[in-house]
Amino acid sequence: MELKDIILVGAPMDAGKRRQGCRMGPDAYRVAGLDQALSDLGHTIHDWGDVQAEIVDIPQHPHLFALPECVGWTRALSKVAQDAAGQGIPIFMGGDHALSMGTVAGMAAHAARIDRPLFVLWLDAHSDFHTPDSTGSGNLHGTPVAYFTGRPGFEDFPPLPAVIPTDRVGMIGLRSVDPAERAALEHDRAMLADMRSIDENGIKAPLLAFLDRVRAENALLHVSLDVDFLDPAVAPAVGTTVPGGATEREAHLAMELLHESGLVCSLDLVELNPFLDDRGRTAKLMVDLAASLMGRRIFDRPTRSF
Ligand code: 5AB
Ligand code: MN
Ligand code: MN
Ligand code: MN
Repeated sequence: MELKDIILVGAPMDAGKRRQGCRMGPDAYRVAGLDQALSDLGHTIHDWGDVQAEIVDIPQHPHLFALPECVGWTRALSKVAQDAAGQGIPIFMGGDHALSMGTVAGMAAHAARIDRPLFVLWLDAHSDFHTPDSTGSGNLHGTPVAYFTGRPGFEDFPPLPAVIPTDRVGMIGLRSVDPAERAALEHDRAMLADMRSIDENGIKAPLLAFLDRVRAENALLHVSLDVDFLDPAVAPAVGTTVPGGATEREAHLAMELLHESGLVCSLDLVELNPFLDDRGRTAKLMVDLAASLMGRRIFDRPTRSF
């Protein structure tokens, strides 16, 4: 197995929605042993500590929750992502999913610099395709895909160094898509695999089809893993639980296939709310999934105790 430099970046962002707790995510991953799980595989781990949001002098918005804070996080994370991408494989330990506005913007800038396209795999119950105008909740963690695919309404955010065309986005795990998101997705050509199609065809077929496209275009692949991709029975520590999610094995298979592809350049671990966890089991499962993505095989997995 090819050994990597892995850069852990804490992004204790809690501004993407009203319910608080995701800011404890980075430390929960550290306590759950992410560093050890990855170094046991032979990789070299660099923990860069936690990023802080930039201070941004714009007013609060009447409808959007914590807009200036989200803009400040996007700026800070885009910079750190660009730095980290030049030195290894960054794993962004969230923090809520609004952090992906910054991490994907930064990875897109990195990909453009080395003249490669960037694809994004969105593992999530939700499509996160709202614009600031269409969001009903005003929570910006429901908007990152719209931002980095260049949909309108993000004028307060930093201009994207490189827009990701929607046909370079794959979404797997969908089971809660709002009408406005659905209408917008129907006009676009994202690869969508909802839970119904996973029930019927499994997770392997859509994932391998997507990976073939990434490979054919000699592209880099950023993976964004939302805790609510998983079924809440195995991953309760998330504010936006939606029943009927991926099983533990489906999620591991996805990670194992991603590892074997050799295409992944960066990973977000988002939406973990340790305040809602059950004796750390969600944090530990997310650590195990990250280890699978970085090359741990099923028979290497240590017995868990918690
Ligand atoms: B998450 C909802 N569509 O806009 C909204 O957890 C949920 O990052 C967004 O996927 C969920 O508030 C955002 C109802
Ligand atoms: Mn999400
Ligand atoms: Mn979600
Ligand atoms: Mn959520």
